[in-house]
Amino acid sequence: MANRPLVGILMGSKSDWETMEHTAITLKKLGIPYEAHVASAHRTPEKVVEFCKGAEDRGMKVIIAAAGGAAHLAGVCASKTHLPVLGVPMRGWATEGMDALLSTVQMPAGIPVGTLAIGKPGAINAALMATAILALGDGAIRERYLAYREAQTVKALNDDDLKLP
Ligand code: RP5
Repeated sequence: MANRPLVGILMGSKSDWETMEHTAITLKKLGIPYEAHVASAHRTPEKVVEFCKGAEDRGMKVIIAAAGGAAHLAGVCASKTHLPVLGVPMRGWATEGMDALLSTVQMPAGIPVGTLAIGKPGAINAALMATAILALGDGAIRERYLAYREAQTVKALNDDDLKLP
């Protein structure tokens, strides 16, 4: 996006993009500039550290980190930045993503990671949580976030008009 990114999306593998695309789509809907990169806590740790150390100086406000399996990415990110870090566990190849959920959510006290749900719901909610954080200090983002929520409410109410059996 043209504007300076406010949100940085990191994912451990290109294979995570199928899920994390939903974070990007949601941020786009809300007009939040972001950038997304493949960077792994295991395969490219120096890239992760470099990105996180420089994120605040580059104007970012929130980092979203997605990984599967023994998912250390969000925790490593949180260790290298004071920005809020949101973790999204990927479903992965075993245990339906429970491995990644527990790896991401069970941070020892001191370095917080805000962990969302496994997979697509978590990817979407990470974008919404990032927007809610940004909305605290930006009236225009707040308006867009409230409008998104309102549209969702209206849709849910309209869905109740379905003629259910
Ligand atoms: C993790 O390993 C990635 O975040 C991904 O979810 C998982 C599998 O990666 P690939 O083998 O598909 O590259 O580090």
